[in-house]
Amino acid sequence: MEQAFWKEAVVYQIYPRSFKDSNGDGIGDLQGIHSKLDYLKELGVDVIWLSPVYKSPNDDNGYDISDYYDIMDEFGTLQDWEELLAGLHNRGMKLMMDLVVNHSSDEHAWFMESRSSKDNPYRDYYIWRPGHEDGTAPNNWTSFFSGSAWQYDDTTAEYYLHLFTKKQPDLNWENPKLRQSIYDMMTFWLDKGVDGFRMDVINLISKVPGLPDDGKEGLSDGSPYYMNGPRIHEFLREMNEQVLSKYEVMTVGEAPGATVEEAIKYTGKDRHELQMVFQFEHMDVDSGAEGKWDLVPWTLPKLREVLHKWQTGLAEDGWNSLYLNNHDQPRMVSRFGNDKEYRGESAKMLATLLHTLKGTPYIFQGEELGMTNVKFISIEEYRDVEIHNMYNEKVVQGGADPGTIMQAIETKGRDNARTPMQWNTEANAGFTTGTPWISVNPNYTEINAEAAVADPESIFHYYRKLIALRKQNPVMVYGDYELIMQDHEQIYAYTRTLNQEKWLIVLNFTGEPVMLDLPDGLRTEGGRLIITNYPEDGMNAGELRPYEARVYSLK
Ligand code: ISL
Ligand code: CA
Repeated sequence: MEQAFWKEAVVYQIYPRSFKDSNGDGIGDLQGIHSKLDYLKELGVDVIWLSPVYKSPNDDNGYDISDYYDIMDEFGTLQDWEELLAGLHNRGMKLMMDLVVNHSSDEHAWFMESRSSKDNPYRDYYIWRPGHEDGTAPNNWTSFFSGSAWQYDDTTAEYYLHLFTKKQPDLNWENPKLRQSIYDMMTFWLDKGVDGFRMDVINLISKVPGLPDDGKEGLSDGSPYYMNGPRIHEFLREMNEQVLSKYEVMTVGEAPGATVEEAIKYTGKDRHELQMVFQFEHMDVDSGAEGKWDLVPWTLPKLREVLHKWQTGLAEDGWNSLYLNNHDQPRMVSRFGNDKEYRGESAKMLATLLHTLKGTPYIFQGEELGMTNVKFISIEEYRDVEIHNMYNEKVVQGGADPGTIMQAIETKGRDNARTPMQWNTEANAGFTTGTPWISVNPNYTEINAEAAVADPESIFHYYRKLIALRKQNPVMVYGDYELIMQDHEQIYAYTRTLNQEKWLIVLNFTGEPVMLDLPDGLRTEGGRLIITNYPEDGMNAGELRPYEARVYSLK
């Protein structure tokens, strides 16, 4: 297996709006991030991925960009950004920028030109179509954020496509001029010294020509016509050839709906596309047929089946990214662990999984503190456009039971991840001296960075140890993964092997003690315990305590 920095790295995602406010306006900003670089250095992460900081009217918190060459006013200036980059580089860390090029903001100059007339030179930077004669939209595709993916525009009496909100018109990648504009913009940032890109919904940029739909009456899922579309690999290779190949960069493509087969094409070593993708299959284990808001319980066998499929699927070629939460997902300890009596144990157990599977681990801000989901009492307290559009569609228009929908939001809503980072026990968790743009989770008095850093047994220090172990043990990065105890209902167990080194990882995914019956040929006796989330005394070789995690180096 070829060695590479990006395989050995641990990435930390910052959602700037919620990380640290430096000027009391209630919104996190670049100077705020800068003031916390030593904290990140202490944790030991190698790369920071910044969610978008470009100019934006913030319909979707920066994922709607109105100027790709400048910084959002609320976050600071280009100078602040340069200083942040230097601060990271001085500490030996790298910076990965978010690249949002499936769509822009409707307030981007390109779109304002594009909508102004049918013969404007920028018209074809976006996807315009006339409606049907009966006045309906060009096709029946739904937007990810409720309703139709088409918006009628009076000026030219045509519709434009928006897979996300109507303030996020899709860019037209069929147009070579648009592609060149994107490559120029990427080059601008790379020349400034950025170390890589996380590419937002990059596998949606190629749509099937003619924009067909499934022919059903009413709105319907159009994803078969734009997920991993016909020209996606061609576009990525072109981007690689024209831009990425000229720099030493790290790349990860967000790829909802990517299968293992597709992921090998995106990340295979001779493909010259991307280094890794964020796949979503394991994020669907608690969704029913109606999608993410249709809550069903997840089970360990289901979660393991997906993770195992990706581990083995990319074993020979391609590379996994490892994550259990990000700014779009609920908090992992609330979702896959226990955020009450076993918060510490289960957060550490899940961390053990993320850092001992094969792939590059991604930590989302606050995960290292075991931050939890939030429960807001009223819909007004939520800020996310996805939540509000859905609530409006289902409750206000559709008459659904508000209690049921509020429960779905508490469980799956994106704002769970977006409450302010909990720094200390001061007002607003030390995030801001003003009024935060979204309320702080009241549990900050207990869960906060200051307390975690001071406590050697904290989740924070467990992450620090895992990250440090990765630097010393190539087996964690390059070792082959092999599943054991395939059908166990409570325990996820596997080995990692590199040359003479063999590690055994055993993880109890439940709040109950469970017998540990290792298969023949695997013995922990004589081995070395590398890390565990419980004090070592009281450890029983034949039993795992609730959420117990152990990593052994076997003899
Ligand atoms: O969040 C999701 C599920 O609720 C996903 O469907 C999400 O919209 C999808 O993964 C794309 O996410 C990315 O692009 C969106 C943006 O809102 C997300 O924050 C971003 O991560 C549009 O840019
Ligand atoms: Ca601020």
